[in-house]
Amino acid sequence: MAILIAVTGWDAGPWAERLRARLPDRDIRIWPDAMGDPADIRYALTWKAPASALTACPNLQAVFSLGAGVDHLLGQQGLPDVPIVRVVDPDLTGRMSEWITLQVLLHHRQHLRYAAQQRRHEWTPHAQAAARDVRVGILGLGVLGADAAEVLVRLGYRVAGWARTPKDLAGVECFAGEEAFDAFLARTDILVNLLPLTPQTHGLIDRGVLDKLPRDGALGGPVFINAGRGGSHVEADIAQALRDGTLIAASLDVFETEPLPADSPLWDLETAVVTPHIAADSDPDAIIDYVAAQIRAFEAGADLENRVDPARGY
Ligand code: NDP
Ligand code: OXD
Repeated sequence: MAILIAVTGWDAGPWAERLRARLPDRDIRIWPDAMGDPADIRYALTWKAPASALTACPNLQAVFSLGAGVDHLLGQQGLPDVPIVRVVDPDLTGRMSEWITLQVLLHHRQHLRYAAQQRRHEWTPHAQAAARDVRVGILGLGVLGADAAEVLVRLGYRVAGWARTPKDLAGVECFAGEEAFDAFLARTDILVNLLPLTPQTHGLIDRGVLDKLPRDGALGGPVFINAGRGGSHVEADIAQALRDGTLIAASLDVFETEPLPADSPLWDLETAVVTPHIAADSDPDAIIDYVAAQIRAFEAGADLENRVDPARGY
């Protein structure tokens, strides 16, 4: 019984090495060159591999996405009709909350401004808003959004979140559904996107949405932070909103096209923070432990956890 690792853009080596250590009785194969007989393969661990790598395996029982997002799979036609499992793991969740908190603090504590002053050797303190006066609004209150919200509440921010279905999270003002979207935006100084990319969330954060963020908040204007997916924002609208002051700043980890093209205006905007899709990396040690535990439990008769609903898109 074999397990396939099928990744693009990543080195399969550390994943295979860790999987061999955790499941020494299994035959670990690597797509595309070391697949062996595809009929032997029962499970596939994948990141951005083509659906054809999976459909080639007639006895596949489950597909594990090696990240939390599954748009890389569900965006493809012709996937095999087997359960798809995504990553829900404290290591990845903690990394994301670190990145979101870093960006919220960076904008709230005016770090870009002080960094520019330092380059000019300029010693000028500025008035500093209290965290309790800064309204953070998180799009998506799933595993990652809920954890980031909890950390930000602990730091004293006024936190709200928006999801498809109603939520009850301590200290978080929860909004649900399209009808509540505008009310959520109207109370948000720092807008954080942690939505999955689906047909419903594609292009959601556009100029119309940015215009609905309040301009009378404690930071003097709205900030946008995106660590969900670049397909959920309209990059030209964000660049224009940064230029004309509709947004005072943005932190972007994900982009419509990755890597971000060299000629994107976002690289050179002083109010933009750009990171190369590293907000929450998938750590092979942590994620293989998670997948190996799921395979063992599944073979002992348990249900697979954190299965994706293909109809819902996440
Ligand atoms: P979850 O599936 O746990 O949460 C998704 C949340 O989004 C849920 O609260 C869901 O609502 C909400 N949602 C989905 N569709 C809609 C909609 N149409 N309207 C309103 N709310 C909606 O996902 P995670 O929190 O684990 O991950 C979120 C995303 O983060 C991933 O899909 C991925 O794209 C991104 N990510 C980015 C990384 C990076 O390094 N930049 C790393 C890891 C993930 P409900 O609860 O009601 O269903
Ligand atoms: C993920 C990611 O979805 O890293 O896990 O983007």
